[in-house]
Amino acid sequence: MEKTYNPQEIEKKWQRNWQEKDAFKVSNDEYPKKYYDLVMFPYPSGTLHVGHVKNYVIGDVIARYKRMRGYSVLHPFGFDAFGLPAENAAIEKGNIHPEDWTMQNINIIRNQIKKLGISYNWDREVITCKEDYYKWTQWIFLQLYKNGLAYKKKAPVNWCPNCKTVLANEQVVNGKCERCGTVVEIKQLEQWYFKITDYAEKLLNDLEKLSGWPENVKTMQKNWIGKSVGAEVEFKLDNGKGSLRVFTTRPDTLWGVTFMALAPESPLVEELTTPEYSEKVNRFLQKMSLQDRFKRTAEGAEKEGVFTGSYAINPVNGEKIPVYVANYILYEYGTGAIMAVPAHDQRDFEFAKKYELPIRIVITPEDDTLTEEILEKAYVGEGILVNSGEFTGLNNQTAIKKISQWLEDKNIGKVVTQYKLRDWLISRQRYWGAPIPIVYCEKCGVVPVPENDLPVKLPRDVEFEPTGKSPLIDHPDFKETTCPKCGGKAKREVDTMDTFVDSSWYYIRYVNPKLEDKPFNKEDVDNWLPVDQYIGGVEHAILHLLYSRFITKVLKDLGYISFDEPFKNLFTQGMIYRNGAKMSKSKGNVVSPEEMIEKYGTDALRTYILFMAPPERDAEWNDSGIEGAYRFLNRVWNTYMKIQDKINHLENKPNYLLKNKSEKDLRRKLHQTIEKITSDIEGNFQFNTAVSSLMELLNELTSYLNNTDEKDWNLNLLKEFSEDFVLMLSPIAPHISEELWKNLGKDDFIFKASWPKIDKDALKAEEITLAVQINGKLRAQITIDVNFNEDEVKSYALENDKVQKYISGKKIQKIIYVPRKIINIVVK
Ligand code: ANZ
Ligand code: ZN
Repeated sequence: MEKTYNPQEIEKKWQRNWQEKDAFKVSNDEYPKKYYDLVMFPYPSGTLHVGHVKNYVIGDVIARYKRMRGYSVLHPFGFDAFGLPAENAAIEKGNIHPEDWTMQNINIIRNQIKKLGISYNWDREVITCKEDYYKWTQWIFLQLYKNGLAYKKKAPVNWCPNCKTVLANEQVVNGKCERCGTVVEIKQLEQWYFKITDYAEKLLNDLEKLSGWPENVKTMQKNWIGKSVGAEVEFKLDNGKGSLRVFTTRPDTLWGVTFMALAPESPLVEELTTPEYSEKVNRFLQKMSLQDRFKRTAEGAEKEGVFTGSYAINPVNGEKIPVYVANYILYEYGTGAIMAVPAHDQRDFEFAKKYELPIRIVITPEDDTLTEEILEKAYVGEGILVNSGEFTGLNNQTAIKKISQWLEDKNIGKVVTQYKLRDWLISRQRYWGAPIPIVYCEKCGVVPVPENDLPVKLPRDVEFEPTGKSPLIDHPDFKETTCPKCGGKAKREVDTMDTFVDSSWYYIRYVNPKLEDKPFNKEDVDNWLPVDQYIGGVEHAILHLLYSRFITKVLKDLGYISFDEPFKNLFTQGMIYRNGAKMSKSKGNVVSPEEMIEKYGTDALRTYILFMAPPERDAEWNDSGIEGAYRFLNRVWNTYMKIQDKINHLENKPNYLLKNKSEKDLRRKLHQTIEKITSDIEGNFQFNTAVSSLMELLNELTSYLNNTDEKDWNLNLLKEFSEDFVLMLSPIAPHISEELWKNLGKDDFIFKASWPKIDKDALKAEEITLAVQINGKLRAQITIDVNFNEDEVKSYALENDKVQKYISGKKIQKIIYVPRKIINIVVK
């Protein structure tokens, strides 16, 4: 009687078994060999589709593989549960609380993940919106605050005067509120910042330590930090009232400055604008305030500006140059003002052309002379200085160094380093986030909430206004409080923290998720971290990873932990597409894992996801692909049904006799495959080729069984084979593997067994010796692999030195190969 493969039944059974026995639990006390395998935790915004599932499956293969390699594996899971979508759902639906919405989604996703058979340490689950977690997020805020790394300053925000709320940049469409269409204003609000810029240099330099990170991610981080070395140069105003400082990376172009420009947000604009220009300037500023700052300063954007009426003096040659306000100058970079060199900077060139400002060449390519008349775009290449006083004739790289030194000597400038990286704005004028643990006292000013009073609880009884205004702003019980210092009247901070703060340290909390009096235990954390393998989407290449690195470095510097980089290795998985588009609910092209599981089982889904493509690559979903995976597992099942009863009573024998070539070939293929799959996994997680190697290996077994009389089957070999095969299959398709393992008479879970060992002797191909005749005379003996085909044998023979001696310069007329015996070469 043959039992057929019934994945749904097997999968439920093993998921129950794993859960009942707490199979994947790992304790903090035993880590002879630790491995921390982490996937980026999800934001619980709805149900998962198969595209989301991919990184969990990748993480699970690694966890299961590492366990079989003898590691204690920390493989936790949780939810990044604060954030705007929950609040929007509450505002739109009106009758659901963000917490309920979030917890409902978490339950759905948790069940989905459980059906995938992912081997998580569920007892370590972390949910960032729970008090026992955000209490410690607030604690982290306080540590930064106490050490001068959290501060408050005024910053421009988008403000809708109708909704009376702050808007994110994405909520401003063409200068108008996305919700109500009112023209958005820029308002200066007090906001909290983390001083990540103090760590810019470390964050940049330590990228070098991260040899286990993809190069593209490191490059993105490097560009984001954006270090540039240049000079700050002072230009005195021609009216004698003060000066303008600019940042330039090109002091070699100082003689080519023909105008200067200020960012519209710069307070200097008001100071420098003369009465006759004030109307024009104000109109321009008004226009700028309605524009998106990112679009306005983007590379191809149209250059615009107005003259302020003021002039500055170029310190190198005393020339009088006009000062403009221009849309392409960023207030937050450098000094918010530039010296413009239209001949050698494309943005300045476009501006000068538009407003008919002079263009002066000060650098020319060697053997070439540019003229202002023929210049069609800025010349940004290297070259020789011209019209540059005593520096004329120098190569411009040399000139940069010499002029910088000269500026310092003359006290008109100094060498400075600038970073693009800005301090991290963590204030959100929102409800669904961790409250910032600060109160404002009428007498004492800004007072941090004492650690013992944490958490500052987010009140549940709130009402949402359709305008989207945070309900904390006017929540009396929350807002009105007493000062922890003097006991007097005080008001709470009503802003909550950016959710990136929550996710910047969750990987540490997993180590001690239930600890009540501390966020974590140093010894445990130092033992488990850094994370050995982090897996997630490349969309987090910048912010999340940078913030996590920053918080890790701060905790290290404050003595709370002993490592300074959180993630040793990073893997960014590719996305799943369908009908040519990224899978997403809005495109209506999602495939639900449940539907696939009902039809083919989780193991088939997992196998297919891994088989589709190299895991770092994007791949197109294909229904026939999962059918193929399902058929493969069926073949595995049926093959085991044929042999398991014959072998499960046998002892494993270390050395048994291989009677003939087909037995030897099969065993060789088995061990070659072990070697191949081991290196596929250890290398760069090439699970797709691991799956195809298993498919090939199964084919070898099938042909052995078909071509050999049942009575002649080598049962010792079949025993070794079927154990090793299912062990290798188990990280990929764990449920069927558990079942087959049990059928082979094993008592314990399969992931507790060891990964198969490679027998180096079995890898050796069998060799034979052939005679080589040339024109009928024996000239050489060659030793070849028995598995060589005719072409391989022939070319191997022709390459032989001795053979070469007799055939070089001659024409080969014929080669006759008598398999396993002789090769005849006829030459003329
Ligand atoms: C004169 C000059 C001449 C410049 C030239 C470039 C080429 P990175 O490399 O990105 O640091 N700049 C400075 N502050 C700016 C601001 N707030 N907004 C917009 N642009 C600003 O770029 C530094 C260069 O960007 C600086 O060097 C300055 O223009 C401009 F042939 O100064 B340069
Ligand atoms: Zn007080």
